Amino acid sequence: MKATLYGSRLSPFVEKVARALQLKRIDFSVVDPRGPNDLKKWNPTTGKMPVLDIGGEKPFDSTLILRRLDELVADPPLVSRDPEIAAKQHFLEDWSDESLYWYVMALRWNPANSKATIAQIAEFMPAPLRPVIGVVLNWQIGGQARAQGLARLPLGTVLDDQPPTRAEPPRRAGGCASRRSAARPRRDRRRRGAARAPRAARAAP
Ligand SMILES: N[C@@H](CCC(=O)N[C@@H](CS)C(=O)NCC(=O)O)C(=O)O
Repeated sequence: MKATLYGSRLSPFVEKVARALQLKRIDFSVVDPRGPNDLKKWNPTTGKMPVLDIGGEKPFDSTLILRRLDELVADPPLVSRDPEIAAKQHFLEDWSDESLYWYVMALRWNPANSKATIAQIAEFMPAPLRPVIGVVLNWQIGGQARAQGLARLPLGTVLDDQPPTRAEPPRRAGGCASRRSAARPRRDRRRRGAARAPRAARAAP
């Protein structure tokens, strides 16, 4: 079985599908968008990537694509065969899609990183579009990240809010602090003023 994945692997949703294909050992190639019209052309329903072309079908939306992949190629399964565990895994998937995505956006569209982000995206665009692409992307996509709220925080604050990695031993904050509170001080999330943007409001890798 061979598949074509439409979308840029800069998008976490496209990357999610790419990794599912790899896990299932399905051979695939990636077609990067060359301009904003490509998304509408590939996916007239939502105008978003990823879209997968597999066996003549063209499922879109990373979550729906993964469900379809599990039906088409059962082994290895992407979620447990135990429905109770699978339900929890679907919750986690949704949390990750809906919450972690905005951390990616906040890091990419922070003033410290936005130039590099624009350069990465512009690489796939035709040369005549490149001079304007930065302004448009920063306004349209960066604007969404700022509207969601996390991207309004100083970069250091966003980084400090990440869960600790394995390489970082949890910091001790006094004898009676729990492992979690020592490693990642709880923050009053309301202070961010970050209303969650609806799915439809997203525009970007
Ligand atoms: N729920 C969708 C989200 C897809 C999504 O938001 N894709 C973004 C890229 S990260 C996109 O295509 N944005 C372009 C647009 O909205 O015009 C999924 O899981 O596939």
